[in-house]
Amino acid sequence: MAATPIAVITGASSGIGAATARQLAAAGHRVVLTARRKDRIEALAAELTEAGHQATAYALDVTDRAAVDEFATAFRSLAVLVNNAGGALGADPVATGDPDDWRQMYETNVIGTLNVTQALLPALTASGDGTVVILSSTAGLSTYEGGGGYVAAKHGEHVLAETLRLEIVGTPVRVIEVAPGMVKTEEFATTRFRGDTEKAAKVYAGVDAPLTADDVADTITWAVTRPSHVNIDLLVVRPRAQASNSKVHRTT
Ligand code: 8X3
Repeated sequence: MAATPIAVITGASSGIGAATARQLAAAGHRVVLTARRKDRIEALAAELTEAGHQATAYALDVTDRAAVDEFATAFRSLAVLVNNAGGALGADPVATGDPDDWRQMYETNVIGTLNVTQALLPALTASGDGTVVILSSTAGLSTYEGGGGYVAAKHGEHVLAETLRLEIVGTPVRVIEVAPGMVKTEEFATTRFRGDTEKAAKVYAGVDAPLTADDVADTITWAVTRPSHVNIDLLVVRPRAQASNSKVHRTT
């Protein structure tokens, strides 16, 4: 009997990461949930285990390289890595944006993805059939006013994905980039606006059906479960009501 493929998901404590963990578990993976918030990933792992899936939790800050390296020693062989941890801080114009926000976004989105991918690449390669997923964003493909620091970081992640794909071609590892547009999750916009729920709600105001975390998890799971020789390089997924980063149809 073939061994159950293992999938590591970063930022699995909520939103797209948690939804992806659920869907990859349902698709037959043993999921390893990582995030800083241990209580949340432990609760999700327990819920998945209760439902008959294989799931474990490991508290991890992807920006802490020593901790990431320590985590990676547990894997001799790995089927899937989903780099989902990241996020936005602030929506200020370039003229007034806080350099610390820019730094932090680069650190979590780009260096975090770099750390985990570098540390787990040997195990992904050793599996003979590895998949790296990079959750970038439509912000990684074009800019918008007030997006500055986040857009810069997501462009960095997009470049990381494209460069890695070039560099490891010929090895048994594929690199899939999923770039969602407007996704309404419980935390993304609230974190961006530092807990200001009114500002966060305005992001989605009047938008008929923004994407959900499950929509994106479904996209990731579809891409990951294609036959090994099929590499979905880049998938842009937006709600129907969003035609571009700055062209959103609102009913109010
Ligand atoms: C999230 C999409 O439009 O908020 O990655 O930058 S956006």
